[in-house]
Amino acid sequence: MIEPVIKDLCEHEVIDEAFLADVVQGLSGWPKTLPCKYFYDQRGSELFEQICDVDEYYLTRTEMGMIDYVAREMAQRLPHIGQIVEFGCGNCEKVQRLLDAHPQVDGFVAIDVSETFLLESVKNLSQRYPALTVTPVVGDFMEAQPLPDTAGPRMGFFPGSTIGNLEAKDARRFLYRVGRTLGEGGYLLVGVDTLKDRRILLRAYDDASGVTREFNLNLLRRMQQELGAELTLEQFAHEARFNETKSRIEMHLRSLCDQFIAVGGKYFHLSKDETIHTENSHKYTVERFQDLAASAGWQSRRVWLAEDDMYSMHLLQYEGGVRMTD
Ligand code: AVJ
Repeated sequence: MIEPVIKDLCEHEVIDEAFLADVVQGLSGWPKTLPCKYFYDQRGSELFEQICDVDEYYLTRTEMGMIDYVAREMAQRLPHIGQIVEFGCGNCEKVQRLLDAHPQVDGFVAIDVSETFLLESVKNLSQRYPALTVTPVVGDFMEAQPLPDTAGPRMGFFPGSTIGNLEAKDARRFLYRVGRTLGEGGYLLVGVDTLKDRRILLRAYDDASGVTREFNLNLLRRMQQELGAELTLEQFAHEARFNETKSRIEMHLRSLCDQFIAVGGKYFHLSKDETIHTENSHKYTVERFQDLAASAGWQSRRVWLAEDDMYSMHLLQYEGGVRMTD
């Protein structure tokens, strides 16, 4: 007989119902999954910043190394951009490079799920650019957001290869919605990690110092702290895999024994070595990404590649002409 769990949640009287519902849904399916957006509470956002500094994680470093060049070239070609909209802006460090190269920009809209992190970043940014109208939007960047008015065309900014988190059909839907949000003629600058030697990819998601492991396990810690989940962190291992057919790195939490997770009044069984799939990071060749963008109504205007094709940045323009149901 399994007793139902009644846990005292005095520290967190208000449960994030959406989080709980997503966890219950993810653990009820097979294979088990958890949405990667829940990595990013305060601690998770800090851990991600640490990941960006580890040797093996080349993505952020490589993008940072090319962004000034990209920003300057864009300023020459598109001197009239009125507003920049960033999807999932984290610490807003990258957009500063764009803002420095585009002094005519009158507004910056920052969308992020981590409220405290976002508000802190936005505060710093407003101090640095006093003439800029900065609008923070706490929310999921997959949802359509109304935008303030602006003088020139809008430019979306989606750095860090975050688009890699999305399955092809969701990435296509996201691009389509961004197009609808920014309007016809709007631009999008997007950072996309490239397909490369799988050993380099695997190392980037399983670093020797174990920061990525902590980041992955932080999801379980959040479930304990915020949802009163009963589980033992030590009974899970971090695992990075390369999925050849889907051209992506997958992160999993592997159960080290036969066990149950109790959450939301339910028990979820995990056999030894069963995994919870927590994240996808799709890797694209230039052509594959351009095809995906085109299928959502976006034309490729320019592509920049880092040394050894380690990373790509695509400038797209929304032409529309594609119909999708919202
Ligand atoms: C922020 C989604 C781009 O997929 O590379 C880093 C997140 N996960 N290490 C990525 C991540 C594990 C990262 N993105």
